Amino acid sequence: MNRREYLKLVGLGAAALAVPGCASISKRLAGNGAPNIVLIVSDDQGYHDLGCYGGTEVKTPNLDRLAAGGVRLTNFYVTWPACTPSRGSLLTGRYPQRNGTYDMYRNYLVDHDHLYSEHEYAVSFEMIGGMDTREVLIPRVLKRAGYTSGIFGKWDLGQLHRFLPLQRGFDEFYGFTNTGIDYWTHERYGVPSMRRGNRPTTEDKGTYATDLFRREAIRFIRKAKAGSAGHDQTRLRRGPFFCYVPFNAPHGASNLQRPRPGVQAPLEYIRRHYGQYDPKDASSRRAKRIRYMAAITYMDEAIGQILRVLAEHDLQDNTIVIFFSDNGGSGSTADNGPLRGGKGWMFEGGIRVPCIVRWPGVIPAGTVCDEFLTAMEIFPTLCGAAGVRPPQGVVLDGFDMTAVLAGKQKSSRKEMFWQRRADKAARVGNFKWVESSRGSGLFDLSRDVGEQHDLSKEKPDVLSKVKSRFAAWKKRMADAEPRRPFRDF
Ligand SMILES: [Ca+2]
Repeated sequence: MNRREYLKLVGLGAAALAVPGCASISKRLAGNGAPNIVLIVSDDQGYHDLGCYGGTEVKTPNLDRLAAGGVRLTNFYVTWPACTPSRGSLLTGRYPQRNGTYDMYRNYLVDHDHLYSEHEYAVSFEMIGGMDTREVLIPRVLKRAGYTSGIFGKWDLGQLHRFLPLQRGFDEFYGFTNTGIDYWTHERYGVPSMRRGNRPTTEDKGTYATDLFRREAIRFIRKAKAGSAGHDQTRLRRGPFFCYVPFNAPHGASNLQRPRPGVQAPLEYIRRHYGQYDPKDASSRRAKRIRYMAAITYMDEAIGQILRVLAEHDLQDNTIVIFFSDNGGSGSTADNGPLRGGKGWMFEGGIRVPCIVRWPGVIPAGTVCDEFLTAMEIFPTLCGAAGVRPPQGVVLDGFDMTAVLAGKQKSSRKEMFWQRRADKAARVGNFKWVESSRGSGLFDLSRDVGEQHDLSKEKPDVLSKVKSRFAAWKKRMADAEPRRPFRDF
């Protein structure tokens, strides 16, 4: 592909840098005032596991402050009830079934105590699967508006060289490429998994992962502010930055030993924030819950430090901060109340997640948005903020939600669909249909957010309509240009 074809593909020929008819965007570009972006994603945090979402037990003062400075979303969905496809949709702005990443890049045999040999592991699916390289990711589009992009944390979209962040538009990467690690050894099933750029590194083995992602994000922000960002240490012109911080917290650690360690947090930290804790009792339900909450609070502090650096460098007023959880909280450790189910489920607890957006001057502080929105809205929203057209020829499944977050418009989203293997769900208006191994039914979310009262017998017409919308979506996905790895082309 030559440069012209590339520009055409991403819809960013020279003309795109001045979007006609949009004065504010042109002005921003003229003044090089496009906002910085800090996109923070937590891993498996429950809908109720933040103070500002009603959690009384967990301590999240910094996220609560973030919400007080912006908008808190109550009807915000991710596209899949587990990690990989949710993150793929975030970065492509497309349904998993459209971008090709509609399942995990993960080896499931370890769940059945299968021990991979080194050579077997090297060619196993989680080592060789990855997001189709024809997909255009957010940092590639932002680059055309002069952004420098960094990712510090969990990548989860493929581990071969061509799938890694630096080949997908990011300028810097420090983190792990697979879907879960031990918080201290940074190993997945005993295999070292941290990288700096494209290269494996064990330089920080032994340091709690949350500290590392915080450290690297802050270093990146300071360097970008100083105008010297870039993984090769070359000086770039001072432009806006996109800092993507997908923490691994509070996801369970990926270790082979039994019992599995679950969520990990420093012992002293656990005791300081959550009282008495006996490591000998580590596998009890309460102990797991305490470690999970401590990992969230630890991450919350790291987020607080990142936000403080923005303020110290006078970046706060021109930086969009977005925070959300990649899927619902897991098992009995998380609290997804009042929603039904959790991670892996098609009920709201698996897919409706906490989300906070702060954008001073655009989004009024301390507001709550009950509008129907999804993570697929983030890609076009960031394109709008940066003043670039979304990539031409690429079908996006969301829209720019800025005016909705600002309280000036209703959401234009009327429906949303999910499929995880044989499990299906659809939301059309306020009606939600689920057909899954964990249960099925039709629910009116406006009266029954906990999905307790199955209306499928009472409202067969509604059920039929929602199912037909699901079928229409399935057809659209089947008609889309096929994407690897689960669907060949
Ligand atoms: Ca997750």
